[in-house]
Amino acid sequence: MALLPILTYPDARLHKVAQPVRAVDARLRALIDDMFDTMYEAKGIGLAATQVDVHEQLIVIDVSEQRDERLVLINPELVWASDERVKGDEGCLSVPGIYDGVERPAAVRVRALDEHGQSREIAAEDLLAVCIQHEMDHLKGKVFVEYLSPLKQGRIKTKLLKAEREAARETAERD
Ligand code: GNR
Ligand code: NI
Repeated sequence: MALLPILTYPDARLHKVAQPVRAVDARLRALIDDMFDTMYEAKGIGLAATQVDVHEQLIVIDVSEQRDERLVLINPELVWASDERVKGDEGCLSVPGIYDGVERPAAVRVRALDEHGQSREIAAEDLLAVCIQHEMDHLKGKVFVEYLSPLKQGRIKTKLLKAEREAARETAERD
């Protein structure tokens, strides 16, 4: 088991565009395991490789209550999105403590490779649809706060930078 550090907003690396995965091999499966460990430890429902500073098109998800329904999406492509939109509160492991409403298509279909390199098509609605779209945004370098007003984005940046400075100061005082 290995936990990976999660990048926090505002960090320029969260805006890098992920490249396609070239081979679903042992290296990738080790990364997938570490990403699930990291996601479960952080109590998240999804994690994109971008958030752990790996800029490849890889997403891990588990929206189940029991935390036992792993979903791996490699090189995901959106094949369909509903015209119907829904607005729901979102949060992000890279934007700790911030929750706000984002409007997105209510349902999507996505084609992706699984951890065995098999191509699959996934139909999603409700929380899974939200999570898949939130994670695919990460791979494009987009964080959910970019859907909010510039005023809110500025406030979120200030708040998180202040929290980061205070955490660094506490570490310095302890050592
Ligand atoms: O854990 C998470 N919860 C969540 C809630 C509502 C909408 C999206 C999400 S994804 C988030 C984990 C995360 O940051 N993934 O990138
Ligand atoms: Ni996120």
